[in-house]
Amino acid sequence: MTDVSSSNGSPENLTVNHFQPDIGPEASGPLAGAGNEDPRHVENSSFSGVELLRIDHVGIAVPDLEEAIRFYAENLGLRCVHQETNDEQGVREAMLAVGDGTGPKLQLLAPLRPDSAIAKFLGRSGPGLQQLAYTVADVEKASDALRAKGLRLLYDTPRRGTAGSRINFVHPKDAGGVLVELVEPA
Ligand code: CMX
Repeated sequence: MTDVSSSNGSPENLTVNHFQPDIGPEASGPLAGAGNEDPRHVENSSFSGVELLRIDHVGIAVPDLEEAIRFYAENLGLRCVHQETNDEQGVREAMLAVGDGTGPKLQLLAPLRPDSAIAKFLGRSGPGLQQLAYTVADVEKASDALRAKGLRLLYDTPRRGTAGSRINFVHPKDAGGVLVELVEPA
């Protein structure tokens, strides 16, 4: 884990520059110029309004839900604690608990339809990490705060996510290549 609170010229401080080669010197947007900032100047106050509480889950796209549940149970000992179909999102999904189950979950996402986001992802990238989800207390407030920073949210208003939660997403192109989900639990 990189500590960006120190700025002593040690190699770990270069982490902040990892976005730069892909962005280019002429780029604009939320990640542009990130490497020019002294990490000590990235203050929590600049994130007021977004208020991420914790990592909620990591989403993995899989072609076959049952096979993936079996794989994670047999090889990593993960327990399936929830399954559902979300027709609007075009997925069949399972939530897997890690260890005592109190931390972030692993979400397995299998496509319901060929035109779904997960089917497109599998077609383009194959199975693998598809999203990183954060828990928020108020998804509208967090979305508004991110919009105010110039990031594109996928939905104008929150949609239904796992177990009746309310969700929205930041487009991966505005979040360093990561599809970021905001989850307000039911
Ligand atoms: N992670 C990182 N990059 C991604 C991505 C992902 N999950 N999905 C697409 N991209 C990239 C593509 O690689 C592509 O990059 P290049 O242009 O460099 O090739 C670019 O984004 C494509 O952007 P787009 O034309 O807007 O893309 P898509 O039609 O593929 O849609 C997205 C992408 C994120 C808008 C779509 O997947 C979406 O709406 N996701 C949100 C809904 C969702 O994921 N539902 C399933 C999960 C439900 C749940 O969690 O409950």
